[in-house]
Amino acid sequence: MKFYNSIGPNPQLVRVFAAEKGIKLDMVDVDLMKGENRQAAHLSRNPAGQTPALELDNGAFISEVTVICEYLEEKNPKPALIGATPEERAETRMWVRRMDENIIVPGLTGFRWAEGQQLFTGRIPVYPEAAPHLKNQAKDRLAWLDKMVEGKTWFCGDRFSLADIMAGVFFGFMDMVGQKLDPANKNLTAIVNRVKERPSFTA
Ligand SMILES: N[C@@H](CCC(=O)N[C@@H](CS)C(=O)NCC(=O)O)C(=O)O
Repeated sequence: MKFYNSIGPNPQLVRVFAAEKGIKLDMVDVDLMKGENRQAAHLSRNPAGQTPALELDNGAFISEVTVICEYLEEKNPKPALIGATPEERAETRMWVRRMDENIIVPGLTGFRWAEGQQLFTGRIPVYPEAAPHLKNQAKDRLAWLDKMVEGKTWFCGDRFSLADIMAGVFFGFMDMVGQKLDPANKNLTAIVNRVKERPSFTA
């Protein structure tokens, strides 16, 4: 198994997830800044031209971070970070989907079309005029999400999961690139800080 890695929150999510499970990833670095990810060799691993990608022992390539995490969980069920039962898995996936659709996709697209405009122009369609609206959507949904985790240690109560890692990695990244996590979102801020304190976070 080989992990095609780079800077950025998407590969980080998988690295943290794997570290939490004690899985050692055999890393191959792809230079995002130089656009190596958009060249033929990497396009053959992931036609979207993005990182990360996971090469399996049978030679197949898997991309899309939540799918890679699902694969790693199936191969290494313990500790369960998605869930040990259908009910636990459904709960984790519900939070993951809510975050992905409502916050991570608009927030990161807003970044790519604004602060990241120079890097992403020529790689993907870029619509700078839409960036503020996408960022507003992410901001609005962060406040919505915050209320739902009031009084909880983790998204799934006492159970640490992929949902928490997603929040720590992606909301942490957005916070660094111009979409500050409003301290009024005190429940989310607490979860993000707890994730950042875990030894896995620097993986
Ligand atoms: N939907 C993809 C998103 C992957 C992604 O956006 N990766 C970023 C790195 S964090 C990337 O490759 N950016 C460089 C580019 O798009 O050229 C996933 O789930 O893996």
